[in-house]
Amino acid sequence: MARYKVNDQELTAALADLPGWEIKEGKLHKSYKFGSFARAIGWMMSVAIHADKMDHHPEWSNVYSRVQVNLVTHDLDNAISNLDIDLARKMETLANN
Ligand code: H2B
Repeated sequence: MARYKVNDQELTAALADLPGWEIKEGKLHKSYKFGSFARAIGWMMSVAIHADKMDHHPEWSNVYSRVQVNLVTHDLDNAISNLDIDLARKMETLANN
C-alpha cells in the first residue's frame, strides 16, 4: 500500500480514535501495559505478523509486561504516515481482543 505523510488535521482526527496514543518526539507513541510478560510477547508476535504483511515495521521495546511503541515511516524521512495510523489501529484491535 502507498505510504503518504498525513497532515496535522488527519493526524488530530486519527488520534481522537486512538486512546492512549500521542505524538512524542515526532513519533506516534503509546506505552502498553499487559497482564504478564507472556501476554506482552504474544501481542508483539501477533502485531509482528501483521506488520510484516503490511511491510511496515514498528520501533518498539519490551520490559517484562510493558511495551513502548514509536511509529514513524523511515522512507518518508521519519514522518508519520497513513501506515503508522493503520498499524496503531491494528495494535489497538489486537490488544483489546
Ligand atoms: N517500516 C517503517 N516503519 N517505515 C518504513 O519506511 C518502512 C518500514 N519501509 N518497513 C519498508 C519496510 C521498506 O524498507 C521496504 C523496502 O518496503
